[in-house]
Amino acid sequence: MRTTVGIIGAGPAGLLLARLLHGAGIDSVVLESRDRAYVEHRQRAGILEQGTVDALRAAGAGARMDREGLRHDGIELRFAGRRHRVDFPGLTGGRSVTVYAQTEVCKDLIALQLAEGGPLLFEAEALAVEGAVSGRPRVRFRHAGREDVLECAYVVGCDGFRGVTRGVFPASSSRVYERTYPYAWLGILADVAPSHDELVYARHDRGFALLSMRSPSVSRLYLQVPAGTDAGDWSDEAVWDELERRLATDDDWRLERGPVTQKSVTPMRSFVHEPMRHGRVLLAGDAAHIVPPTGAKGLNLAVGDVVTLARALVHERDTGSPDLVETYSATCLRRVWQAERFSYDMTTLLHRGPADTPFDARLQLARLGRIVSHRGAETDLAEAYTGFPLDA
Ligand code: RFL
Ligand code: PHB
Repeated sequence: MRTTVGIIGAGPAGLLLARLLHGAGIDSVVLESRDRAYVEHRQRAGILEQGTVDALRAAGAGARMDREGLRHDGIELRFAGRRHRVDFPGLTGGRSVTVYAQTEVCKDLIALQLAEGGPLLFEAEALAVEGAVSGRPRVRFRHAGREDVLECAYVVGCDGFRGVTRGVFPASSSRVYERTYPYAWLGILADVAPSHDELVYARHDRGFALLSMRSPSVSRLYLQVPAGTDAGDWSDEAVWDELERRLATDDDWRLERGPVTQKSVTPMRSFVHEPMRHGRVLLAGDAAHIVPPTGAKGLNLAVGDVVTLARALVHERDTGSPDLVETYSATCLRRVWQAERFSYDMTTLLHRGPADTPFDARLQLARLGRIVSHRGAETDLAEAYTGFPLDA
């Protein structure tokens, strides 16, 4: 098989890249190791920055998002029994975020790709990427029980944190920056109306809790748990009891309970692989960088990468100049590191580490106190949460 851009992975990064290239008249083939149902139902992100919403709309993938997505103009910070609303438009000159699940973004992009885009092969596992510094890189893959080769002008690894593409980057010219956290998130999906109309990020002496949602009738909630926790160790009742403790307020707010339909544990890590390009092989999304979910940045970074990359590939096709492809890594990494910083700040602001002392707890409260009482500090949070511009 031959194509211009070989894309490994049909998560949001790979799917949106294929869509953007198709719109620009550049052909691609997407290889995805899992089946369609798996990709469409994997529970993950829920928050889209304004720039992500704009990019999906511009790609012609915004119709259902515009109908079903929920615009959110703020979040609530909850600590010491008190509630503080961060007003995004008021602090950022009009920016907001949209609640629309990653599962739905993927469903929309898959439907479009299958209807009008280039080949999207499910259960097609990339085994190896070769020839990164040759003129024509290749992907060896297995599909329908047989091995095949995809020859490309460029290969883009959108294959997530556990993908194979990073493996072609030589150790001598690559560097990994990494941090793991001694805690994880236990997430549940529940058939109950969200108990608050905006997301609630709660700092509590027992640990972090987050109230989020998927729709007006489906809640998504998370609890900080120790790293290595097994979701099976938590009964539904124990999860609700703990959420209730950590989200408790001094006023009459109440957490509504409902049937839990899904429960899973997500480890927390920060990870950046530099650079994001080696010859004609590029990385995008989680394949290149991971953020802890507290800042809601992972999916948005993936979108930023592929928008930048699609522009670069179109620019090369139109002008013959590989300039933007060559600066792709540096351009993306500036934004990536701002998201790493913000995600780290939000994580350490709100979680309780096993080695934390009373001093650390007081510091967290002081940091939160500063955010809620100083417009500059609050604006900094609101700007980062609603998203950094693509070319900054
Ligand atoms: P993905 O979604 O992991 O997709 C990679 C795809 O590559 C496939 N693959 C292969 N295919 C072929 N051959 C191979 N050898 C392959 N190896 C892997 C995989 O099957 C998969 O389909 O990466 P992508 O596209 O870069 O997208 C990144 C996002 O998924 C991720 O950053 C977000 O989900 C992170 N995240 C959040 N991001 C946000 O922006 N806002 C949020 O609110 C948010 N919340 C979250 C999150 C992630 C979470 N988890 C579970 C990690 C909440 C959670 C709980
Ligand atoms: C989610 O709804 O899944 C979600 C929302 C905000 C986050 C992380 C996850 O920071």
